[in-house]
Amino acid sequence: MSSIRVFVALGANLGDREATFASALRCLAATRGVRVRAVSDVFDTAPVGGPVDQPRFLNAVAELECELSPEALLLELQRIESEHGRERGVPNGPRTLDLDLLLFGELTRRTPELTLPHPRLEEREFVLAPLAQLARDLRLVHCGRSVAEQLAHLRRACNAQSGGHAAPAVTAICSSPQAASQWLRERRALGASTGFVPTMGALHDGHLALVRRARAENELVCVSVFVNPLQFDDPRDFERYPRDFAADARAVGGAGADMVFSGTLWEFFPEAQGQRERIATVAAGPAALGLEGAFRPGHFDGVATIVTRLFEWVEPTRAYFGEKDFQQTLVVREIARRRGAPQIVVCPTEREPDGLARSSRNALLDPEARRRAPAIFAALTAARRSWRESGERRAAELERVMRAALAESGLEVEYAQVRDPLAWSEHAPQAPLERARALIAARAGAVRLIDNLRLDSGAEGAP
Ligand code: PH2
Ligand code: MG
Ligand code: MG
Repeated sequence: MSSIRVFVALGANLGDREATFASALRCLAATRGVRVRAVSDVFDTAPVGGPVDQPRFLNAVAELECELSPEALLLELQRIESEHGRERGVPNGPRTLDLDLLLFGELTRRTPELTLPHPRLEEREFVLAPLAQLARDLRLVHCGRSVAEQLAHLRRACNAQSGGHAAPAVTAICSSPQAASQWLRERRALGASTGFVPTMGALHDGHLALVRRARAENELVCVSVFVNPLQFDDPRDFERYPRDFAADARAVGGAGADMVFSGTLWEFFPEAQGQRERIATVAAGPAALGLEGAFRPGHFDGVATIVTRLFEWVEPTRAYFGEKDFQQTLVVREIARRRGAPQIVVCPTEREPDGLARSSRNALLDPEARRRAPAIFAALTAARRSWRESGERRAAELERVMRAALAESGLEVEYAQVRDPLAWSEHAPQAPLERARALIAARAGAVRLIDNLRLDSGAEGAP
């Protein structure tokens, strides 16, 4: 029997979705009469239909070469679904694994068991986006458009309905910077602007605020998740840093990202051929002097090196950073100024109700340390009161106010200092200040926390 070109959709929104996909593909490949020819990227997608509040899906499409009849293949797909814990509950409801037969060559079928092509194929972005990677020019029988045309058509219709930048229904997940760069190049051909949010994962509301801002200001939104070893001066801190890529991909999808990618150090720097010494360090410049730069030797060179490389892979129009890492925003602005791009957008620090700045490291605080941590923001606001209400303009005096506020906190203070944000200096300025930013680093138990606050009254987000 001759073999037929077949497309099968994979969907999952319960359990370890990635592991289930990998295992289901192995089962397909091991099925007699079936060969797996290609698999799309996986996409993190908003649920369509079914119960409200069901979790987001992972979707992909596999291209098969099949010698079975469609009915026999359907039975194999159902067998693989049950082997992965699929239970038939609510229609369109949550499932560990869904394998849908989309297309079986040119064949059409309309029986109670099987409709070919799949009856909802042409309406569903979560099917068309992965299918477009494997068969962009394939003609769809009902609408008469190609897969790629129909995908663009759905996207336009959805944008028109929402009056502009609708959150995409599908978020592509790229496993390397190479894949991400190609994905972006294909979509940017018509001059679409790209908003980029570089992160180290363990995403919280602060990161998601950056993604939402990027969504509002750009046609494409891309997020990177990479715990960059080059910027950790403490190897234990690097090992302890929280990591959950699957949760991060879901979260940025929900906040409106079009694509999220990760990669290994050697994928970011292929020219280094696996040797750390061969990665050319980008020097961070004068903004790296003092404070974080003094307490974390090499940290900002590591930041400058990865941020430069990320900008090279992504070529963003705008890049989004949180104000919580204030000194980092100065370093990054300098990199962008030297390169001539991208535009740097600094977004206000998101805080817990008690003032603690949102940070991935907060997850590592034990209850006692968590109770102490808000003293950092309290000390910053004490300095701001002193600036605004007592007219204090001397860096040394403002520092004394912060130290006094921290004295009883049980935190181990690394620095509590004031700088002129427009004339960064390694040490505290001696002359009375016209503008000021107060910055603190302190340890709560084993966890190092930083925060900062503008003391003069100007627009937040500006230095
Ligand atoms: N499958 C459904 C119902 N809704 N939504 C998304 N995003 N992805 C799916 O695979 C999916 C769905 C029924 O099969
Ligand atoms: Mg389905
Ligand atoms: Mg199904």
